[in-house]
Amino acid sequence: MNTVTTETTTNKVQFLADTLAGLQAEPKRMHSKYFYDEVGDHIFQQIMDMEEYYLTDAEMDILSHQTEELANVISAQESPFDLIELGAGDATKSIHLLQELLDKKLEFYYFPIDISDHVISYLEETLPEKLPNLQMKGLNGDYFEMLKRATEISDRRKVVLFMGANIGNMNVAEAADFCKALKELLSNGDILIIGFDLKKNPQQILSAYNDSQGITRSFNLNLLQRINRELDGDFQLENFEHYANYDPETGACKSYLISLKDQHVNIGDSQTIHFKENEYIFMEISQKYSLQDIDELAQSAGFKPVQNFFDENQYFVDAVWKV
Ligand code: AVJ
Repeated sequence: MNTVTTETTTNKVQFLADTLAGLQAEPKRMHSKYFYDEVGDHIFQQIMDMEEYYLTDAEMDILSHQTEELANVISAQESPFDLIELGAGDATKSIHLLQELLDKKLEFYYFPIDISDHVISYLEETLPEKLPNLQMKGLNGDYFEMLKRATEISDRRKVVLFMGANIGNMNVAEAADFCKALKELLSNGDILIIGFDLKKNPQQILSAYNDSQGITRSFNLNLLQRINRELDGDFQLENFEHYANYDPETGACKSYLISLKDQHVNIGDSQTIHFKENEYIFMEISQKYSLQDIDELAQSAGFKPVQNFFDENQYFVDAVWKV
């Protein structure tokens, strides 16, 4: 099976269009999916390794200690299935589940989907070495487009993994639309395993997005640098400052880049963007949920909550929903 790779040129046209639309909008904003170029993937790896970013360890705790229970939920129906992972990343967490499913001699295809072509080629190279019996096909592109592609390749029942709190990059209304649209693509009996970061001590959440070493700051600034690299921009990074905040009432953790002075930034030969002093660019939301918020989201999208898997600190939940 070969990797499906969307053309780099179309990606660039889309990146330019989205960047200009975002910077010409009021207020200015970026789309978080553009964080993940090769440099961004690398910085995100450092984020996952840092002390303050508790999310990765928490979900790893679930995947490594409750693997059998998770596999049992999936294999309660005996038929072969497609395991589709949205935003697979380096798959260091899902690999535990994959290993367990293979050990149980279950019949399945693994379709990791990721927006980063770098990530998909990495998975295509490394997973077959680590898991020789795994049948897989990497899909590089947007979630829904690639999910449709997977349903064209195989018509087995679907088990969708959407872990890592990736849903947090949508606000609550967007998440509801997303879950509804996802449900429409699935059939009776299909399973969704979806990871949420839970509402908790506000200071702990804020520190995860405002770390002492400034790694999250570089993660955000890298997107401006990516515009410089790929779209011939001339952002001066020292003129922008990282600002993160968390609102315990709504559960929204948001990050911004603040323009430190009145300035103009060129993108390519013909586009100039004006920044007022203290004007912000909204970079990313990392939405946090309560258990009640999660059940409401499931109900509103037409999923039935089946089981919640928690880490030992109850920081994080991988929820199992059924169509
Ligand atoms: C990949 C969306 C889960 O929001 O926690 C981490 C991305 N951004 N630090 C998150 C991120 C800054 C991350 N997700």
